[in-house]
Amino acid sequence: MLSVCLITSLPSVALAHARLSQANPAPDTTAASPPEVRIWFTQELTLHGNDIVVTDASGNRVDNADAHVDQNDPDRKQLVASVPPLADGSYSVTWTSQSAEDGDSVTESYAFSVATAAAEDAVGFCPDDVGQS
Ligand SMILES: [Cu+2]
Repeated sequence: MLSVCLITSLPSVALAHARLSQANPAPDTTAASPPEVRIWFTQELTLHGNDIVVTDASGNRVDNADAHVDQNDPDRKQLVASVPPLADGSYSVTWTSQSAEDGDSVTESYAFSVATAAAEDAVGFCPDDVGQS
C-alpha cells in the first residue's frame, strides 16, 4: 500500500492549471465497482465549470451527471461524481477542471477497469494521504 502511495503522490513540480494529482479509481488500475469517481487536483477549483464524465467501452455515459466540487474539503481541490454499480469492463473518465487560482480550464481523460474479482487486492487509494500536500 505504501509503495503505491509514493508512486501516485508525485512531488508537485511547477505545473500551472488544476491538474490531476490523484484519483479514485486511480488511472490505469483495475478494481471493484466504485461508488464514485473522485479526483484530487493540484489547485483549488471554482465551484462551477468543472465536470466528470464516465463512459463505458462503448462510449455510453454511465455516471449520474452530478459532478461537483466537494465542499467538505476546505481546500476545494476535490471533484466527485457518483456512479451506479458498474459492470466489469473498461471505463474512461474525462474531467474538466476550472482553476480558482489561475482561471485556467483543463480537460483530460484517463482509463480504469472494473473487475469484481479485483475487490480483494485493489490498491491505489490512500485516504491517509489526502490533504497532506
Ligand atoms: Cu494554469
